[in-house]
Amino acid sequence: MKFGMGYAYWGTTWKSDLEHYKKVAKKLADMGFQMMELNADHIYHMSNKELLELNAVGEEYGLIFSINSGPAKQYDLSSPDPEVRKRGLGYFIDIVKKMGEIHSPVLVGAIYSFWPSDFSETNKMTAWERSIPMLRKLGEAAEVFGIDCSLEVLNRNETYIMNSCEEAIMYCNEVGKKNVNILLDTYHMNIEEDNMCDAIRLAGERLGHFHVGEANRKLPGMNGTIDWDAVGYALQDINYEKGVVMEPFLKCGGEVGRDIRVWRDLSHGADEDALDKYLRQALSFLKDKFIF
Ligand SMILES: [Mn+2]
Repeated sequence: MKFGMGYAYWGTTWKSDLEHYKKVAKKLADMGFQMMELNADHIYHMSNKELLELNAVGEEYGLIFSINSGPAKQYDLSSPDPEVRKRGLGYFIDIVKKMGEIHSPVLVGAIYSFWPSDFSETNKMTAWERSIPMLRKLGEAAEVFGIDCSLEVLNRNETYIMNSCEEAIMYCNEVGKKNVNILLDTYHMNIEEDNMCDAIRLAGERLGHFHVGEANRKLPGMNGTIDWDAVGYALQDINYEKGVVMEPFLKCGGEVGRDIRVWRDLSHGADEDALDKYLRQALSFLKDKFIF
């Protein structure tokens, strides 16, 4: 498994630039992470020179980049407006081309729609009919670069399109591309799945990426709301070897607090050093639970 971490943990903004990514990459590599999750829209806006520099950062620190998208509504692949779907497909195809430049193996997130959903559309059947052909085309563009598109199964408050692993499997079967697979997240599964370990086993080789966090999105091990031993065994059962990326949200405020709906400080007033300490502890905890 490749243990990874998102870039937005220390602040309350989704914004980043190359300098911030460099700083986070060094920090994560020093802690023993092997993967770093970046924002797809940043990659989309990077120049070739910036992508080259970013690629060099990955090589210097031995970090693999996973690319996470919470698409804007203007790129919604499930939109009723064919022009929006077309624009969205062009956007994601540009992103996978740029991902090729930084040797990133996986595009993840709610790439079948937009995020956070405003629920102005809630007809699942038509959303599937509209987005599935788009995902098939995106999958074709991504496979040229050896890239997986891992569709994130989200809880009911964030999307209506797929809320369970079972639904995601049906969706992926309809897409019919091996590289269009599933991202499961313990936070979302804890809300939706009858049994998250059964969901992991059901996903099997279709599990392309894995997000980890406690039930309230604290770092793994911070409060033990998830049965991490059982999750580790389930991942072992399916011989899972891809990304295991922490996605903690402890700070309220800013666009991150708004989008994630964090309305109180879950960090116990942590400063950067304390946040680093929590992160080191969580990595050591997860390695203990997931590596046999
Ligand atoms: Mn997630």
